Amino acid sequence: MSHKNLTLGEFIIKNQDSFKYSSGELSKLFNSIRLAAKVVNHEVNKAGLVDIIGAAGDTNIQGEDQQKLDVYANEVFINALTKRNIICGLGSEEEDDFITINSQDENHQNKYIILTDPLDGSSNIDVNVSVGTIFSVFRRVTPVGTPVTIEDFLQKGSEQVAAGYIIYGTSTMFVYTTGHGVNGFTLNPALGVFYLSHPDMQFPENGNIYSVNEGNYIHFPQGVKNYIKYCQEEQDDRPYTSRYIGSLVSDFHRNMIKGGIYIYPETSKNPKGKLRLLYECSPMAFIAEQAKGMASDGFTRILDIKPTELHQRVPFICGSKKMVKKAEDFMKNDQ
Ligand code: AHM
Ligand code: MG
Repeated sequence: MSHKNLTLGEFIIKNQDSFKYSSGELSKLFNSIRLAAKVVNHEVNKAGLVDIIGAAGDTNIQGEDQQKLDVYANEVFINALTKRNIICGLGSEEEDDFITINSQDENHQNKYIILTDPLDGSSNIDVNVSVGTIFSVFRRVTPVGTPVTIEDFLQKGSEQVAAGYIIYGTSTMFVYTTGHGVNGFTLNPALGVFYLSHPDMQFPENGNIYSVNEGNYIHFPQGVKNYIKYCQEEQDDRPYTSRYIGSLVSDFHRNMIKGGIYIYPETSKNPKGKLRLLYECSPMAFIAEQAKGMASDGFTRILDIKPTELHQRVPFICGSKKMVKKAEDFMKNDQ
């Protein structure tokens, strides 16, 4: 059957029965994310026109400047997900602590929690470069009907029920997985409808793009330095091409389509890496694996890491399987 006119809304309904515990709850959750994505998209597209760009004067828990649109996107996603009795808890990169939903309501039977980076790569907003939203969905581990606890959020990535991202780029795309492969939908802005444009997305097994902030080279572990030198060597299909947007969603998206590797290692400034395990690495790792790619901290599969704190950071190497394996070899040889 042709997928040409299949909308995201239709796709969600069509696939509802393939979930083990299907009750329509997850479909409602995706519908809320879809709506929030359109609202944020509208605002991101206006960013150059209205006086919305610039720091809000606040810093988030990691001590980084928060841009106005981060705050806005955070509010939009929180409102879309918490006001409709869909989930029982939410964690956001922009919130110090997790949010408990409807814990007073004894009829509250919702079983999913969501973790999100509502606007990733936000330092790119005021220069008109793509940004993204990342989300991750888990089934709660504590009993339904009780308030969520930190245990519901500190789950290994391998327990994810769904994960996805929205890329606000030259076109806006919604890419997600429920553990049955990865599908991408492109927004028709005139109609406000996402259409299935990239069915069954897969990383090429090998690639020739490496994405890393080489300005930090001097601070990288020796294994990463050696791998970068390997990428630059003149041999076989190398040197590879260097492409780094500084917007994880965009770098990942390009590498998934063209074949490549993304690396954010530990540095002396960020000894545990910069990216957050729960809001960024774990969902991207789930998508990567579902797209036949790989994600690692250099030594361990990202999805096998048991988080110990909500805002935990982790080194991140992700992309085409052969490239990530090669980078891991370099890391292990230099341990
Ligand atoms: P953010 O969540 O504050 O936007 O930071 C995450 C972003 C990623 O999207 C991107 O890959 C990385 O930080 C870029 O960091 P750097 O500027 O250090 O290279
Ligand atoms: Mg981020």
